[in-house]
Amino acid sequence: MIPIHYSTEVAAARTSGAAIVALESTIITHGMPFPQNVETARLVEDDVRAAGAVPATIAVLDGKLHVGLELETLEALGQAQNVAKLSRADMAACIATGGTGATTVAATMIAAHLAGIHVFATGGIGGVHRGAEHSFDISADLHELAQTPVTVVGAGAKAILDLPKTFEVLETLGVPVIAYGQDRLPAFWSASSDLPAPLRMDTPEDIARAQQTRSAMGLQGGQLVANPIPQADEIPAEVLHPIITQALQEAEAQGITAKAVTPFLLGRIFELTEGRSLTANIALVRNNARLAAQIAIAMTK
Ligand code: PSU
Repeated sequence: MIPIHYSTEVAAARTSGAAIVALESTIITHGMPFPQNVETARLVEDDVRAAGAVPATIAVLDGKLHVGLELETLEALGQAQNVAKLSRADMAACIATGGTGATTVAATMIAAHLAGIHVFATGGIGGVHRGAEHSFDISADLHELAQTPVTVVGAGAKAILDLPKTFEVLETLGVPVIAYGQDRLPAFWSASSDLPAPLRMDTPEDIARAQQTRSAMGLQGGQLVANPIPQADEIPAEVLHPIITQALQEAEAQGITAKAVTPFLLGRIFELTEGRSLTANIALVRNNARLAAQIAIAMTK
């Protein structure tokens, strides 16, 4: 096992057996602009605490895997330049070479599992990019869900993606996709899509039991909880549709590929919606953090 550096708060929670919720750091370094990124990270941590659990934001700093960040560290990371965006393929190399990197959904799941944390809240997972039939651009988040036993709470997958293909791949990989409290899958900034939810659950206790049953059956992997953004904060899909199309066209025209695609699209959609996409993104992450805390608490019982 590699050494893990725990924050004071997370170390205490591990001793007392308190519920812990993992949080990722790519959303801070690549998903939102400063200073809203740091403010959001703090609010999300406070949401987890207010719900009765302990937040563990995860990152690799100077070659060390951190589970739980002290406030000064979080603030510094939110302003740091040239931070790597780590996934399964490059996380170990970053640690081995003393690098600094933010963890995506895939890398955060790996770290959470190493630290014995079963629940993780994010905004939305990566997935199959539009045009993947040409680019083959499919996020490593999907395969991670298939092999690492962590329940990920997100507002579905980001709506910049090809959502039908993303959920198709999750089904092929045997990943349970559970819509929380509704029959249709959410679409990140929008509370609903026209895609039927493969599974629906209405309580954190059911979701906790489903993960525990999966593990008890010897089935590998986690599950995706697709938690709709609160209606009051959503941006209707018809408003977003032309904006996403424009951002995608610009990405293609500018030759943006690989890890740069998602940050570019999120940044352009922020500009094109005059900040509304960010307000919605913040609301949905906070909503996910609150549900993740309830699930983590249910798992300790
Ligand atoms: N959720 C958000 N904003 C983000 C992300 C999630 O609200 O920026 C990050 C996560 O770290 C996720 C990554 O793993 O986007 C997906 O990147 P890609 O499409 O390159 O796999």
